[in-house]
Amino acid sequence: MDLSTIERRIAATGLLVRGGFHPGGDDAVPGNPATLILVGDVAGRLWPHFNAARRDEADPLDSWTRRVLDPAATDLGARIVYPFDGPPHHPFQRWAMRAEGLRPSPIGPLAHPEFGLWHSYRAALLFGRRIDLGPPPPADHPCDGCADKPCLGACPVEAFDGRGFSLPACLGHLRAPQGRPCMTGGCLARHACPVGAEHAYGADHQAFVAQSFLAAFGR
Ligand code: B12
Ligand code: SF4
Ligand code: SF4
Repeated sequence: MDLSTIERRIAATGLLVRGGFHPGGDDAVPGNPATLILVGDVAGRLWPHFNAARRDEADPLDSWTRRVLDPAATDLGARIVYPFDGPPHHPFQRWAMRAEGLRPSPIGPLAHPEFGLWHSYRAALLFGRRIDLGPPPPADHPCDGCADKPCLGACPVEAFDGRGFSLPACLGHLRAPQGRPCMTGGCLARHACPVGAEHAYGADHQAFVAQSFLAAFGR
């Protein structure tokens, strides 16, 4: 089975293949597979697929992800792990740095040269066999040429200080009436990034992410 077959099977779910790599001992991939292929989303393209099939259940996006990807992994003869497994969590950002050559933005999420901060990871397929992945991706980091770094100054409660992220400050704002723009339109710091701004998620998707974030971490 080649990479294009895997890409087609994953595309049928509404998600997409986001590169891969051949893990070594220090990549912390369970079971030491020969090939890891990342599955994710860019520009919120998963939204209409998820929205059409969502159910009234806990963690609806994660549950939908399992419903569409578990059978795909079986078809492809792969094991599958998810970013929402755990804790302990699998190191998806480290794997994405290997698979796609991305690096972290100053506010934490990895910055993509085309999609900016509007992308995510939904699973990793683990194959016992070696799959040809083609040439490695270019290591093009948009933050290197971004002198002003507007993402760092856009949060109304300064949840980013350039060294870390203050979850309590962010959650406090989201719970307050002043946090309504973040709750309905999405994180203002992510919006401040000019790279991939045209790929920002739609309004329903932004509100869903904010509500899920508050539900998961805001108790
Ligand atoms: C727990 C978690 C959080 C916690 C973090 C708590 C903490 N202090 O660690 C909180 C609630 C704060 C959080 C917030 C957000 N998160 Co979060 N989170 C996770 C989760 C589930 C686990 C992270 C983890 O602990 N990994 C374990 C470590 C061992 O893995 P790791 O890959 O090595 O990750 C670390 C390194 O990348 C390291 N790191 C940072 N810079 C560098 C640089 C180098 C060179 C290296 C080697 C490592 C490194 O920091 C990472 C996190 O600790 C991941 C999913 C996942 N499984 O990775 C999503 C994930 C990281 N989150 C994500 C997102 C989008 C967010 C939010 C924007 C909210 C949202 N859901 O929209 C905010 C952003 C906050 C911020 N500024 O970082 C995305 C990031 C996608 C991307 N573009 O990179 C992920 C990958 C989920 C996904 N499905 O795509 N998150
Ligand atoms: S605003 Fe600039 S520094 Fe911040 S994430 Fe975007 S490109 Fe990187
Ligand atoms: S969601 Fe709002 S409060 Fe939280 S980090 Fe983003 S801009 Fe700051």
